[in-house]
Amino acid sequence: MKKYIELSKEVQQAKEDGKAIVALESTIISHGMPYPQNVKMAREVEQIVRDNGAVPATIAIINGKIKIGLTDEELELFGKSSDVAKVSRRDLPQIIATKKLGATTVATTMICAELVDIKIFVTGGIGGVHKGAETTMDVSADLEELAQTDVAVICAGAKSILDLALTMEYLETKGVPVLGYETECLPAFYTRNSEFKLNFSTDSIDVIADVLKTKWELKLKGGVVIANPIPEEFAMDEDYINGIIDQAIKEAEENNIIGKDTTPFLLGKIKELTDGKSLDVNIELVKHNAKVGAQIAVNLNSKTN
Ligand code: PSU
Ligand code: MN
Repeated sequence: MKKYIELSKEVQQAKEDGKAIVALESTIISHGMPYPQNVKMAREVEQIVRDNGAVPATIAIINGKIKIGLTDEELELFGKSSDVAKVSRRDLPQIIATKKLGATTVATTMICAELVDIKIFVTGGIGGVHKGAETTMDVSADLEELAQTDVAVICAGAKSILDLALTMEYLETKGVPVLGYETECLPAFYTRNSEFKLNFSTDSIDVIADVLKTKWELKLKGGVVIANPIPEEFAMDEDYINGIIDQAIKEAEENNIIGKDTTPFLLGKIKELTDGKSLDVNIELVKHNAKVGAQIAVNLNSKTN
């Protein structure tokens, strides 16, 4: 197993010092945002994690290895190159064996984080059950991963490019807790609210860390979603963004976009239709998640060390 994994110096040192580590994904860089904003976002998010007392570990596949922690040059490469595969659980062995460049999705980042015992992972939004999934069967592998891999994901909920009702049903069936941090309902990424009331909410980082510790000490397999709404000042108008999302979905259908291309297509289209505003908002919510995620990681680390 070890031959497939390489820790950056910073992450290696953090491990030796028993410091809190926060995993970060690379699909958001390579397939979720355009260059150069993606690289700037990645660097800023890493710095926010450090400023809040934890060590960032951006994860990606390079030259047959799972890299835990990227250098500045590697971040730049993943932001710039058009030759990076989007790697979900399905793709991982092929991309490693053939030594290709691979950006890890939420699912794969969870797999890699668990391999090196990183419990906390910060991203923007998780994948979920797509609208129309009753005929397309397009359900993100992120949900299956949350069902089986012991990593907590801090996100701003799920985008309404997804069917939020079915996504919540799926998570319930799979036994995945969805914890609202400073929210009573599932946030919808660009907006703070949705009609889906959560069954657990707290304003306390300490309580969230306690829930995580309890779940895993009880040997309840699987992840946890920590839903952290976008800060008020950056939230978008609900009717406006939902209109844009409907338009983007329509264009995806017209262009026969399917499978793993769907989410990147929709993100790009939404950015285009909002004149870039959705990208600014996306970046702000990831930064906020980084702050909260690092605080949770530090708290959890102090309970388990
Ligand atoms: N949602 C976002 N930005 C992203 C993604 C989701 O707002 O970049 C990425 C994540 O890497 C997530 C993946 O794991 O898309 C889900 O893709 P799919 O729907 O193909 O499972
Ligand atoms: Mn899919």
